[in-house]
Amino acid sequence: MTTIARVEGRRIWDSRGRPTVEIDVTLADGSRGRGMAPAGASMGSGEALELRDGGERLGGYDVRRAVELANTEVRALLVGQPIADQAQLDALLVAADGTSARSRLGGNTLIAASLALLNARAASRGVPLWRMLQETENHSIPVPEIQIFGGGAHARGRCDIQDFLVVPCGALSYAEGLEWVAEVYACAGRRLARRGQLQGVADEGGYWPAFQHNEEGVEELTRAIEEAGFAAGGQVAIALDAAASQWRKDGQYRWQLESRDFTVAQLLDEYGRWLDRYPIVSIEDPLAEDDHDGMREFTRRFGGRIQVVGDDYLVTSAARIEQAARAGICNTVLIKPNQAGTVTETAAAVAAAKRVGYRFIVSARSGETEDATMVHLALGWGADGFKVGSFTRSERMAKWNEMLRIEESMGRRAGYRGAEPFLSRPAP
Ligand code: 2PG
Ligand code: MG
Repeated sequence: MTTIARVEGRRIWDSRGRPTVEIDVTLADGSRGRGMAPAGASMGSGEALELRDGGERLGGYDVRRAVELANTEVRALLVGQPIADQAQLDALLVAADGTSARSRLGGNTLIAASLALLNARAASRGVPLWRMLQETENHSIPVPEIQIFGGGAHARGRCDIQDFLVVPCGALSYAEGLEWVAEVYACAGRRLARRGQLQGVADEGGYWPAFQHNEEGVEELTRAIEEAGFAAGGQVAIALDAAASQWRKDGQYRWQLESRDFTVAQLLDEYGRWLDRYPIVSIEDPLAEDDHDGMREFTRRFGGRIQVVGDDYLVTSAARIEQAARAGICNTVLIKPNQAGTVTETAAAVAAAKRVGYRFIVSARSGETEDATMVHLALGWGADGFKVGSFTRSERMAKWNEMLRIEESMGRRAGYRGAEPFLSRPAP
């Protein structure tokens, strides 16, 4: 069994031009693995904390302290350890941090180290990471959820709903699904340009949402799918991330864009109206992260029709997933490794989702890097979907393209989950 020979941390820059942590692990057999920490903008309050320097420089986002810790404490902890057991190595990191919020070493330091160790182990074994992670052989590619319009915290609050996404559920392969999405993305841009509403892109590469009201986003998306030549719903369906914690203030839900306030009952009625009018198959964080009653009622009313996804609500926590399942809340989990802090804790959340019969979607963050490890996690763990942002900008395309290469490498054995996740919905 080979051991860890070197650990090198450095500061790199993410897709928003902010500093982030990168860690390289080199093993005694010469194999190398790299981990990069992504960063969210609409973060759940239960996420592992990022260690940032604060102060005036770089908006307080610098990570010099985190990099220093990687090159001192984390290095001292890991060098000389056998690489065989990810859970054991992650446990060492978690114990060294010693806080429940991961605030001492930082969730960003921990996830970069943990991903680097994972990638180094796969390199040492000489197998693609996705294959190393599989418990049983599975060649089914998760369905991509691809953002077309980006709002909320990723567009300075220009509209309230955060992500307007498409799901190419009727395609026969992942490659075909991506081609369909390319047509829809281009078509949505042409439609905006025709009306003088094309104003660049938001943080994840989706078009800037120059809409008059939130419903215009879903309406436009439906039209773009149709104008691109696809059956809205049957071939290309719609998913939303409402990220509702971002627009609840003092216990009140408010859509700033149209100066509209909602009680929970009114908001549920509005969602119900949208579900009747548009081919929506999935809504993430429809209510705020602490609105348990609202989330339960939403799941009761709509969980038999659509994916009810918990992101801020579940924060990739095995304990929260089990609690939600007991309370009948959500039926799908968004999985973000940096919310959990380490690969092992993320894997525990995936195991919890499988245990309670919830589907799961592996997701990138709004602040990303060129790293495509999350694609391997999604496929290796058997995710139903994966969510990476839009169909533009290379920190996003690096991930979509990585899955294309993997699909090609599988040859005729490759399957595609397509409509399957939406057709096999468990009862809420
Ligand atoms: C989300 C993610 C990705 P962020 O809310 O699902 O879209 O955003 O990384 O800002 O939390
Ligand atoms: Mg979300």
